[in-house]
Amino acid sequence: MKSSISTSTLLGFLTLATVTVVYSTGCGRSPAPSESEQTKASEPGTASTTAAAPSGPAGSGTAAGDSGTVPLEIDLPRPLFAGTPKPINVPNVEPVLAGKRPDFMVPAGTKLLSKGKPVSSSDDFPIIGDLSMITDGDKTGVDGTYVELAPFLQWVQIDLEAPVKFAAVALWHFHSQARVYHDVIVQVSDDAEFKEGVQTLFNNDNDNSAKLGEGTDRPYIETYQGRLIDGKGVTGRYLRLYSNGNTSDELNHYIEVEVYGTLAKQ
Ligand SMILES: [Ca+2]
Ligand SMILES: [Ca+2]
Repeated sequence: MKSSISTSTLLGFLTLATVTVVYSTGCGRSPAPSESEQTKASEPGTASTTAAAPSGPAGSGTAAGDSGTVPLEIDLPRPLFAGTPKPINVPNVEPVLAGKRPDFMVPAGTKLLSKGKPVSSSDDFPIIGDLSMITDGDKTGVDGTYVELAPFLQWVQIDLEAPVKFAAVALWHFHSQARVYHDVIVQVSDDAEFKEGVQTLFNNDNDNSAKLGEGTDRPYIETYQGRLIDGKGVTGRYLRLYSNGNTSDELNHYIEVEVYGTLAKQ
């Protein structure tokens, strides 16, 4: 644990250094980002999200209402870590957030659009639980509240039943034990088969073992706060999430997935 903390500190420094470079060579709108902006950029906006994020974290860092954005409000479950942690031997793991996640700004009018929506999967018959648990709103994470899918690369897919403009995705694989899920890839498409018009919101498959393209996002440790992913303002009806086992076992788990956004104009 101690060695991972020192590694995390170093990586945290590198993240800040990267962010500073992006700001200083970027559009120049904010040459001297505040500390909160740097922190903000380190989680929902890792490297791949800095390119085009019209609905991403607002630059000003001020409270609600500024340029039509508001902080995203997410109901968090209670922290659940229990038992002895298992070792996490994954390179380049992102430092765990100290305390509450910084505000993530979304367009005013952003709503939770995934609750109760139908879920399908590459594994139609989960080992534990039911796919509907992924959008049922229960994030407690105790036994009986998560779905366990087969090993190797598996996906789950939410049908939002209408085109949605994505502001953010919140994702809880598992949070009663610190672990890293491998090859987390999150994509949006209007094609239920994900053969056309696929837009990638997150990809930490850094060695392209999933053959969906080499990801530049970092592996991260699961916590009760889940993973917040920038929706980048993309539009689509379906959300698909991949994973390939985790550092504690080779299985794939989901507690809850949430899509925040607005209905796209049709
Ligand atoms: Ca659930
Ligand atoms: Ca991989």
